[in-house]
Amino acid sequence: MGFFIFALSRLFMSAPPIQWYPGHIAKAERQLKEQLKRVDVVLEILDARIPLASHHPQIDNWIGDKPRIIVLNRMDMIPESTRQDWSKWFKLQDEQPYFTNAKQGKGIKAIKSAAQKTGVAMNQRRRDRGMRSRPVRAVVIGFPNVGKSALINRLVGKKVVVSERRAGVTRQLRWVRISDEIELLDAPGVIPWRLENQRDAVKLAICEDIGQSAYDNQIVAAAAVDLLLELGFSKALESRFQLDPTGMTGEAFIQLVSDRFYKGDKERVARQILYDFRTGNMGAIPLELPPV
Ligand SMILES: Nc1nc2c(ncn2[C@@H]2O[C@H](COP(=O)(O)OP(=O)(O)OP(=O)(O)O)[C@@H](O)[C@H]2O)c(=O)[nH]1
Ligand SMILES: [Mg+2]
Repeated sequence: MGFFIFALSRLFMSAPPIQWYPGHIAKAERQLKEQLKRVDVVLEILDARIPLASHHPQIDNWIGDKPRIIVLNRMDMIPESTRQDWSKWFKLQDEQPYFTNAKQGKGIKAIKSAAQKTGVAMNQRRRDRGMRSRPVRAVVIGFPNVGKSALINRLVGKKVVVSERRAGVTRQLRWVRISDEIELLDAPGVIPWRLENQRDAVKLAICEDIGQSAYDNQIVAAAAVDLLLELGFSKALESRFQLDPTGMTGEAFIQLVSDRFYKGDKERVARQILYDFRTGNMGAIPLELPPV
């Protein structure tokens, strides 16, 4: 742990802080807050690899007392045991987490019925006041690239919105009819205008939940190696690069791999590490475990 803090503090002394707040996100945030008035239930989409770092600190404030469904997407990217640990942890916080794999369409039915359930209660209140029933209006909120649009496509059962491996794909808010009972608003990813916690910012960069212009690949890949070592995933790196990273800093590991196999090209090694982590080539690896 001491080693890790040393490595990270070196990182932050030498590197400019990671900040990413493009214009389209500022605009989306304003529109989202406006639309939230019309919404009955919020689906908060978290990245299962980093459920804490991918929680937007202002969401609670924005949604007030509207019902919220917490979705940990990318469940295929963490081990089953970690999923269970998170499940227990969320339940201890009095929350019911839903796990999904929006890429392959797993866990989708449970989300649909949870959203529908909030609609039943909402329509009962409407009828009590002499109003007609209407579809429940839901919104997906979350950081960029966590899989909001992919989840909507799965809920509809066909490709209705664009979903791609890159942060900042959805630029505009768009209502989509899921069924006679549910309407869902696809929204661009939102992110705090300042990333106060740089340890979290690094995790967001590793998971590609912020745009590439915000960080330096070599610095983030080195931090990724440090983090994997801290969390006990040195074997994943070793089997991928045929070199044991134990006891090394991420920076030194990148240097070693590049000297051995990449003709000294550290940028290529950095990109390869990030690519392998992001595409699951290193296996299912979480970057956060539930706090004890
Ligand atoms: N492995 C895996 N990949 C996923 C999952 N969900 C989404 N993806 C992939 O992640 C990438 C981003 O998905 P999007 O649906 O565009 O994410 P988004 O949250 O809408 O992103 P923005 O519109 O940029 O905010 C796509 O390449 C998806 O195929 C998942 O559960 N598992
Ligand atoms: Mg999107």
